Amino acid sequence: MVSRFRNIRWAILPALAALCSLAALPASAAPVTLSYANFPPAPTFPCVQMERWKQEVESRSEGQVRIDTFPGGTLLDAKDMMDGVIAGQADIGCLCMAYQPGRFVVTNATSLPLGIPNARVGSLVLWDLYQKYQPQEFAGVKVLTMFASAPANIMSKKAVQSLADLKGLDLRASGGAAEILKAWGANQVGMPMSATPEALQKGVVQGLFSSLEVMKDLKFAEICKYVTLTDTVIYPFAVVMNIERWNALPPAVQKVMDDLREEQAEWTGTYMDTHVQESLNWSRDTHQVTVISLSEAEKAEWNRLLQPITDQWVQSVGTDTFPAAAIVKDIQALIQRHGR
Ligand code: 3IO
Repeated sequence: MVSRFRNIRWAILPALAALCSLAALPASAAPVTLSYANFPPAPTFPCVQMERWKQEVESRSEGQVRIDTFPGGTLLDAKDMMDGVIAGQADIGCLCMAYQPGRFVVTNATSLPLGIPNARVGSLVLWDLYQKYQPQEFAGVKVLTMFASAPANIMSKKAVQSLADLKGLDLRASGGAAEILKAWGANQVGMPMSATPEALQKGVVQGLFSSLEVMKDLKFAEICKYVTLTDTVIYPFAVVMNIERWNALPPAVQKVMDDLREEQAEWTGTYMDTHVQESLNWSRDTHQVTVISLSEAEKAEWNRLLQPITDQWVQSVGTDTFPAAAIVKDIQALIQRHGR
């Protein structure tokens, strides 16, 4: 008996030693923790895609990285996002490029009225455009993904059925969408989405021009009882990472994130397109929102007013070194490639 126990004890020792050395392998080292800042509240689509990305990265990298998410501007606000990530106040940040139109000129060209039909196509067009031009404004960060909202529509406290109804109406929009509202004669007011709930509450604006999922996610259906369908332009977004933090990541984690870049763009676009439809149905059924479609004659007139916008953009930003006309052509070709 005694000798048998002794044998077992000797057999256990090497196994214990092996276990101890396993614990010292990098795979079971403490995970790298990264902070991820976002500007709008948690139920909105930029935050839904953030949580999906976090889960994919954490599970695909098998515990080597942990992502702490900060929705609602709790770590960085809408307009501080790019500089805050560059400065390292957050490791990762999600930004809407329309809020700094002059800073992201190439990628913001996707919000010219060129007929992007939905968020999925918009997201893939935006990603390919970024890949092709690799604009200088992103040189100081690692771009983790890009995606687009669904095309913008009017959400308003009063019914908008004609250009006459729109004239002088205080509506909130940013970037390319703002140019559209101006062309239609509305009184465009610029602010990020995160400031819009309060502006609507206080009556600073009478409505907004953006994608319709916010009717549900931000409960705008409680205050905006009318939707006018225009399906005009998308808002482009980028997710960027501090470059030193990126460079310090294990190569296996970098690969997980690189492999997700385009997949995440498409996932987000698809989620958005489905969710817009849900939001519209919910707004009609739960909050008796009226959805207005323009007459053919009215629509033709609205579209006519948008025609000069792209040419004016090409003329104002195009130079010998900035290929504005080629960017427009590329976007049109990419819309065809990614389909409708
Ligand atoms: C948007 C921004 C934050 C949360 C939900 C959103 N849906 C559409 C947008 C686009 C946008 O940035 C804007 O300001 O309309």
